[in-house]
Amino acid sequence: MAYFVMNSSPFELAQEAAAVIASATGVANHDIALTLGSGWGKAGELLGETIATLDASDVPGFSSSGVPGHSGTIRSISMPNGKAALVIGARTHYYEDKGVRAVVHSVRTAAATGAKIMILTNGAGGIKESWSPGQPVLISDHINLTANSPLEGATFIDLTDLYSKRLRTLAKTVDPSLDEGVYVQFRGPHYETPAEVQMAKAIGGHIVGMSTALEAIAAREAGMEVLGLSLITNLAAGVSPHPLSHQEVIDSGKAAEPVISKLLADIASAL
Ligand code: 8IG
Repeated sequence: MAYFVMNSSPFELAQEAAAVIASATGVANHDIALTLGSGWGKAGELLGETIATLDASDVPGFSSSGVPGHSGTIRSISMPNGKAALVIGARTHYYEDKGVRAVVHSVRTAAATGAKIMILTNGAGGIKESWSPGQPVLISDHINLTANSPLEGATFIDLTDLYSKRLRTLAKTVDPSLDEGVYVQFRGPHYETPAEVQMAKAIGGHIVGMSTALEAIAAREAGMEVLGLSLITNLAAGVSPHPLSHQEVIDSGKAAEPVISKLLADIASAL
């Protein structure tokens, strides 16, 4: 498998994954794809009728997640509006050191299944003082601090309006209280120091996380329209007086899950 991955283009591998998804689900094309991060997992069942659930490790190029709180499935869901949604519950994080191709494979696969809209969700730390844990926010733009890119060679892609204004406006029609902010992707897996959070704030960031930016770039390269949503599971280091823990992240994600999952399902149905 590793030999094959090394020797085929990432787009060929995504085509192969999409072919396996099409034959295993019986759904030839998907319209919309969603990656469910920490706290967003319950959105799948609220979106519509599950047609098929695949173990991600049975799909070419995917490996099962080792992070507690992350599932490893890929689902095809038939939405009440007649659209087919591909729900990806198997994210490879940059900090896993499997390479950027592995990080964005799910997004490229989503594009290869026909999806024109990519909804990327995550759990993240909040910098804005007005935000509280459990609050969902829209991503308006990002700052990529990984010093890496999913694009290979001289592939110059415009990222103006990467996080679609049109989709953000539609999301706000579903929930007018949704605030938005600039997502800063750090490598992780450690959380930031308070000084790093202050740096992120000084350069224009509002949300700190370990995913999404690289995926959004690959989605844009693939021609998809991107909607990004962060669940603020914790205040970023130093913004809150107490230290962060992965357990806190999972707990606040669980508490917010029913509300934000319903919100996400409603937003996806409105797109
Ligand atoms: I959930 O505070 C979650 N993911 N970088 N910082 C970073 N990633 C996160 C955080 C956070 N919370």
